[in-house]
Amino acid sequence: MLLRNATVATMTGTAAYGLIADAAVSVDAGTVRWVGPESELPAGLAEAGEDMEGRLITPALIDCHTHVVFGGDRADEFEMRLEGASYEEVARAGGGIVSTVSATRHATEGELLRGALRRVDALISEGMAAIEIKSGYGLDVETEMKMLRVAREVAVARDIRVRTTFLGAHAVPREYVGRNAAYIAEVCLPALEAAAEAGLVDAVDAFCEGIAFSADEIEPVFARARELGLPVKLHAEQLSHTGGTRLAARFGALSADHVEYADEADAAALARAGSVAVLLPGAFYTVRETRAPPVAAFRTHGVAMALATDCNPGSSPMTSLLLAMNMGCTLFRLTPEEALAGVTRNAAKALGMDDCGVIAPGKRADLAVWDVRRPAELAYRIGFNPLHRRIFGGAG
Ligand code: DI6
Ligand code: FE
Repeated sequence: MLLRNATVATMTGTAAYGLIADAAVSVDAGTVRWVGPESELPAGLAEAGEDMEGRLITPALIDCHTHVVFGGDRADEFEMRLEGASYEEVARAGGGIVSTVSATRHATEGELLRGALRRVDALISEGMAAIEIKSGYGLDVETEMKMLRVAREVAVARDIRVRTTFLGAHAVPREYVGRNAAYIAEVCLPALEAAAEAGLVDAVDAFCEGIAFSADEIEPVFARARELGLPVKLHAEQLSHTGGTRLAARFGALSADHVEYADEADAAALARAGSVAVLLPGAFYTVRETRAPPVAAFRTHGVAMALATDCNPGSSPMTSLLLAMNMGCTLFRLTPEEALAGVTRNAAKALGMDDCGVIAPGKRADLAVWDVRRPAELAYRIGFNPLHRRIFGGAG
């Protein structure tokens, strides 16, 4: 495959977007073989090729934080919040995550898969080729396993790659209210072991928050992940500052996610650990958060920033990475280049994937071809999808 007459945002190198004008991309056996100005195309590669008519080619998009497998919906909670209840008040009143837990426990694998694919298809229609999918609406061994099996099935049903994340420490289920440590010991750790044993887990996450688990309660989960050889990540400092980022950094986490309440010292800790800050503007918007993540501190300390949908039925019922990019710019003041890096190069880093997220020789040919001229257009529009073509592993 040879794509010519394109503008290519390689997302590597020092130029903005790694942009190459009048460019060509040569793909062989699912891998990028060559990318550069068409005038420099090596002789052996100059077959006919396909005219991209000046369109923009970027790496295919990566959604590095989602909860797309779940039962039911939470439209009722949306109404409660519009009448004045906060996200935390709904959770404390027995709604929130644990209401999705009931629906997910009662759903069959087929029902969960069908629901997940509707959301995944929306993401694919915008050029997504890799997605992270978490468990965390089971909160018992059987349902956590069921969710992870469904997440694996998503990768069979569609041309995408899936990274699964075990999120057993997402909320305290009704049967363990007030007994957080017992839940971790009796359910979360056994579920993690069973799921890892079954090959269903690529990483381990937890929700460190006043309405969920403290850093001390999460520590044994991370310790067990380390024993199992699994990387960790954390929902940290979303609604308040509870020390999650420091815990994540101490365990060399792939990422700390949300991080609205992270401070300068947290940013420094993430930088030292090489962890990515995953920003989730859909959740910020939905819960009407007012404190934005410390983007300036992340820049100063050189923390890579990713953007994701956090697609879930409660705090971020969003299935658009383009919208996440737009919100990242407008709500968090990211540059359009940071937004694009956030759903490509840095999203790959947040998933520990080193074969995608940029366009360079030897990387997977997961590409998105867009009907736009300039990369900033991807973040600029609202509710408009300019995808022309998605290429997955050199096909499409
Ligand atoms: N933070 C989130 O944004 C999701 N989980 C979490 O810990 C929300 C999950 C939900 O409200 O269903
Ligand atoms: Fe989340």
